Amino acid sequence: MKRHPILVGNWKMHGSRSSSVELMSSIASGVSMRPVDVALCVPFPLLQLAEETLGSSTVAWGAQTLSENEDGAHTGDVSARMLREFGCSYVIVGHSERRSAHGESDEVVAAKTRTALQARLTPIVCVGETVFDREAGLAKSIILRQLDAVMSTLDEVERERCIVAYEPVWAIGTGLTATPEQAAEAHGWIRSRIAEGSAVAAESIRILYGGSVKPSGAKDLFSMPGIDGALVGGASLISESFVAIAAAAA
Ligand code: G2H
Repeated sequence: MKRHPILVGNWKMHGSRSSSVELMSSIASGVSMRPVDVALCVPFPLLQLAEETLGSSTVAWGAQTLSENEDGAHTGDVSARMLREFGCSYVIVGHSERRSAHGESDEVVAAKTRTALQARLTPIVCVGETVFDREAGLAKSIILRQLDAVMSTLDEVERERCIVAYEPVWAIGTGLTATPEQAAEAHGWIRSRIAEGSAVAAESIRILYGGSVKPSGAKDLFSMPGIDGALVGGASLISESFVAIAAAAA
């Protein structure tokens, strides 16, 4: 089965009300003819703008995290139901910035993934090693530990509904990118591990690369086997760059 490529922008904590409408519109018109799924994961306050601006386009939208709880006394949190109400299709879970700055454990990431799936959102589950892990030869075991923590709590159908993003922490926002070979190797570890539970899930699940993806080098990255698209931070804030990456993914 051929997997359809997907490009996801992660705007992190960037953007203003006025600049965002322009950026969303420009990206939507730039990618409209591309045979690639495109989504923008924007800050919570911009979700309504995303719904208004992207609603009639081919670009989907989503959030960058969610609460693992359904509702209740969780000050500052946002529920899966709320995200659905604003038309979200996707939600990023377990981004390394959430793991490190907000102490999100593997268990919390797994719980958030399940909550997202129950609300019919597509979770984009991030995994990735630090530079210390890689230098110590622990990259594979760290990535698979993070993956197993989530996948072991899901049934086969739920696994197929996830997207996994391999994001080496040392490449995030640093300008350093994993080589296409390094990325493909990690994607291979991830897909093989999923195949141990279900060959069907391994064949259908989309695995993205994330970490300083830019237009230069995008073609080489997407030409590697098993790389089904990218989770793009900085370059998703510049319409021309994001559209060029979409063209490379198509
Ligand atoms: C990794 C990525 C998007 P950037 O965090 O998730 O960001 O492309 O800026 O490294």
